[in-house]
Amino acid sequence: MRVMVLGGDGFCGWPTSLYLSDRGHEVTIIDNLSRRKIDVELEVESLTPIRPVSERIHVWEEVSGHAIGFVNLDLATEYDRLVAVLEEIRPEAIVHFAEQRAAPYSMRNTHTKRYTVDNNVRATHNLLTALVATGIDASLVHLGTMGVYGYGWSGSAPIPEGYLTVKVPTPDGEIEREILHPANPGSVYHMTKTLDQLMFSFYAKNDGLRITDLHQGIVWGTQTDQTGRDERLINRFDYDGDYGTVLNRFLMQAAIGHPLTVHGTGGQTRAFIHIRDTVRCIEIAINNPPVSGDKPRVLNQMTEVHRVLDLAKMVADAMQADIAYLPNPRREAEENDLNVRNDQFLALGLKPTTLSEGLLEEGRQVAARYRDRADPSKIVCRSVWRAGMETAEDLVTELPAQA
Ligand code: NAD
Ligand code: USQ
Repeated sequence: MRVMVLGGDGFCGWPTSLYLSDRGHEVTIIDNLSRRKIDVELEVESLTPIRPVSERIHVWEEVSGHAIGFVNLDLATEYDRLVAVLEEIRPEAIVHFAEQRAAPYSMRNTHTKRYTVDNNVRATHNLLTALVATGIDASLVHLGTMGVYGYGWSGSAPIPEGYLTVKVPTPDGEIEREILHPANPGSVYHMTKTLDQLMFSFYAKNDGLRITDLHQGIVWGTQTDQTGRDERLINRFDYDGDYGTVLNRFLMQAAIGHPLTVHGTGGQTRAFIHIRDTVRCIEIAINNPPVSGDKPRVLNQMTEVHRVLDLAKMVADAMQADIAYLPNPRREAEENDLNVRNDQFLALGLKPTTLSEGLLEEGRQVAARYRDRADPSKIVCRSVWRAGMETAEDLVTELPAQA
């Protein structure tokens, strides 16, 4: 298939591009490299030394024999170029990763709130209108988030895959309707994904666009079979307080001798998926598109659920680390249960890679190898959900000597 991977230079997009290319798909990456520029703005770098995108693509061709195209294009602001690129490539499938994806960054200040909404909503809407305008019948696979459902709203009821059947009281009695699960975002970033869902519903209904929205959990891990083939293909590893996600942060913190940064009691329960399963799920999704006229297909892209404190204890035990309980910079429930349905991916053949010592070891090795690139002053989360909320001081000021 001709596949356009929007956001293909990012943490999920790069390994997905290589995986799809390895599987024989003809891949073109569209990316404006904004994520690399945000690293410059935040004065932090991926723990792993990622290479410039042209070098990455060149090395991939060298080791695999497969070419990947690249277009540096801002989906949110360069609509006419987007139309021209779509017309030139005429993709059969489009995978859309290209949004500002960090909740803490989206809550950092007024500028980052506005940037996140402007970037994410405009990028998605430009893409949808460009598909309508060009008449290109590509199936669109979008990366949404489990966070659109929020946490704790439906008590112990399992979170369905996108839609909820409800009874609506009318003067003539109750009628049954299927609705999008109520949106309950916990950050400006998560809110943009709930807005994306509405746009998808409209364009599927009005224009017959074929859309799959993947409500993905927190991705952990670093390498896939493809990114591991040459050090110059290495995937990015975010560890800083804005972009680092919880399990990869714990692995990295343990590897450099930093206490594990649990927010509050650590009673937050979240859904997780390994990067190796992310790339498989994307191929399953592009191979199983909805037909024109269907409502957007929603799949929960997650394989397991864990409490933050349980993860911290597991990593602390495996890697002899201390746990620090820090004031929570976010406004979120201290404790929540989470029960998520993921029947569709399982039925479509996904064999989940679950958290195991072996994979934790991979994370430990990556973090240990590049520990000298870590800046301890970037580890504590400082973006607060409301002005005046307390944050912790740095726990470590200098990189501890290697054990
Ligand atoms: P990332 O920031 O590493 O990658 C996103 C890529 O999109 C970057 O390379 C960035 O430069 C590009 N981009 C952003 N805005 C763009 C624009 N306007 N035009 C062109 N390119 C643009 O993020 P990621 O971790 O790879 O996440 C990818 C997607 O998956 C996001 O939409 C995110 O919301 C979703 N997701 C990620 C996770 C996770 O744990 N990482 C979990 C669930 C969902
Ligand atoms: N947390 C800690 N300590 C840390 C970092 C985080 O206790 O050092 C806690 C947070 O307070 C939160 C939980 O861990 O309760 C998850 O935080 P996270 O930063 O790992 O994940 P989140 O902000 O939810 O965002 C990430 C991705 C986002 C994606 C989302 C999937 O950055 O793109 O949409 O995971 S989900 O959470 O399922 O919605």
